[in-house]
Amino acid sequence: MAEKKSKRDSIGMDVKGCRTNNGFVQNEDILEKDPDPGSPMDSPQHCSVGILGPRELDFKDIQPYAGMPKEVLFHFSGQARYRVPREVLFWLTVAAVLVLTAGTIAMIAVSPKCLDWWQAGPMYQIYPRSFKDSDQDGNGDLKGIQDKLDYITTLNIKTVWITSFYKSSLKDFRHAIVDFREIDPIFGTMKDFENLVAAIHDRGLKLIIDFIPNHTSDKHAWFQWSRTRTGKYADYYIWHNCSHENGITTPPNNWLSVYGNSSWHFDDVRNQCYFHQFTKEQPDLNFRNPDVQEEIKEIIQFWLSKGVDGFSFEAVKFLLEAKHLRDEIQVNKTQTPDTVTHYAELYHDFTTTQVGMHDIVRSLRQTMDQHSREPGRYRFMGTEAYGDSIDRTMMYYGLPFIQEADFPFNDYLTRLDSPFGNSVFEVITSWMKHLPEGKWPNWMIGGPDNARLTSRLGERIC
Ligand SMILES: [Ca+2]
Ligand SMILES: [Ca+2]
Repeated sequence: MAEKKSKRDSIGMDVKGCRTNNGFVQNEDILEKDPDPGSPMDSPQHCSVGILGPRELDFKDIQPYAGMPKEVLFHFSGQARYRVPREVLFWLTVAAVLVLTAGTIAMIAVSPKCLDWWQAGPMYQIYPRSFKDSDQDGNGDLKGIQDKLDYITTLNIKTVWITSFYKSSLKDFRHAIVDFREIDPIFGTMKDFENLVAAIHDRGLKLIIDFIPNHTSDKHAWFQWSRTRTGKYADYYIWHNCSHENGITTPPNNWLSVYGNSSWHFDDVRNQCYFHQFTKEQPDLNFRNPDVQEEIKEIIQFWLSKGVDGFSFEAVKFLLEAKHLRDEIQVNKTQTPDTVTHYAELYHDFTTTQVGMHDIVRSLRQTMDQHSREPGRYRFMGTEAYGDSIDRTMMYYGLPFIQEADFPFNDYLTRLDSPFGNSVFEVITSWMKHLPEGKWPNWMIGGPDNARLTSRLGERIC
C-alpha cells in the first residue's frame, strides 16, 4: 500500500536536486517530519523539474485525487466517463441560456404595450362658445372651461379637446380664421389660454386642439396681400382667370362648394376667381406652394410650444385639388348641368383626396414628432375627414413604416339614424375588420356636429 502511495505521489515528476513534489496530498508523515537542520535540503535551492514523456507515465492502478498534476488530470479528463457528462452539461447550459433568451424576447414582443395617454381614457370635446360663460357676456370662454376642469376630472376624462378658438370672422362657426396665432377676444386672451393649459396639466389631463389648415378667412392678412399680388403671398391661394360681366361670373369649371353653388368667387381687386371648398369667406390655401406648407408647420409649432399635447387636423381630404380644371362628373348624367348646384350632385374625384394629400398629412406628423422626443411629451395627432368611405378613412393611419394619424376620428356611430342593435354591431365590426394591424380604434359618440347623446337617444338609454 505504501509503495502504491509513493508511486502515486511521485508520478510524472523527475526530481533533480530538490525534494519530491508531494502536491497537496495529505501526507501526515511528510508534514510532521522534522527537517534535518544540517541537511542541504533545508536551504532554498534552485532546482529544475522536468516532465517525463508519455512513454514514461504509468497510470495503471491510479485513481483521480486532489492536487494531481496536470498530466494526470489530462489523462483522466480525456476519459469518456468524464468527458461525455462534461460535454452534455456544457451543451445543456448553452441550450438553457438560448431558450431563456429567446423566451424573454418573445414575451416582450407579444406582451401588450403600456397605454399612452391618448389611449388611456376618453376625450371630451368642447365647443367653447356654448360650454360655460365665465363673465356672463353671452359667450362661453376659456375661463369657463377652466372653471369646469374639476367636473371634467370627476368624469374620468383624460383629454380635453377644444374646438376652434382662433381669432376669426363670424363665418362658418368661427372656422374662418383671421389669425391662427391669436385667441378670439370673445374667448379671452392668450394669458387665459396659458392659464388653462397649466390648469389642465396640473390635474394630470392633456389638451388637444382643432386646426383646419385648408383655408383662412378672406380677412386674413395673407389673403389681403394675395389679392394685391404682394410678394410671395400672390401664390398663397388658388387663383384662376374667369369672366365676370354684368355682375355674372363664369367660373373656370363646374366645381361646387360643400355648402352649394360654385366654389369659385370673383375678386374685383385681383380681377380673378379664387377657389373655396366651403363659404366664399373661406378661400382655400394653395397647398402646392411650399411657403404655405411652411407657414402651417410654424403655426403648429407655435401651439405645441405653448404646451398643447396634440391636434385634430380637420377637413384634410380637402387640402389639395387637381391641377387640371376638368369638370367633375355628375351623379345624375341626365340632369341639366346648369341646375347642378348641390354638393351631393357631383362625384368629387378632382377636389378631394388628391394624390399628394397624404404626403402633406405625413409632413404634419413629422412636425408633431419633432416635439414628441422628450419623455412623457408624446404629441397626439388625429384627423377628421367627414364623409369618407371606411377604406379611405383607414388610410389616415398611414402605412406600416410611415405613420400618419394616431387615429382618424371614427364618427360612424354619430351618423346612425337609429343607433341600436344591428346597426351598431355593423359599425363596430366594420371598423375592426378594416383596422390596420397594431393600430388603435376609437369611437366617437358625439361632437359639435351632433346633438348631445342624451338628446339623441334619451336619458333612459344613456
Ligand atoms: Ca364669456
Ligand atoms: Ca384645398
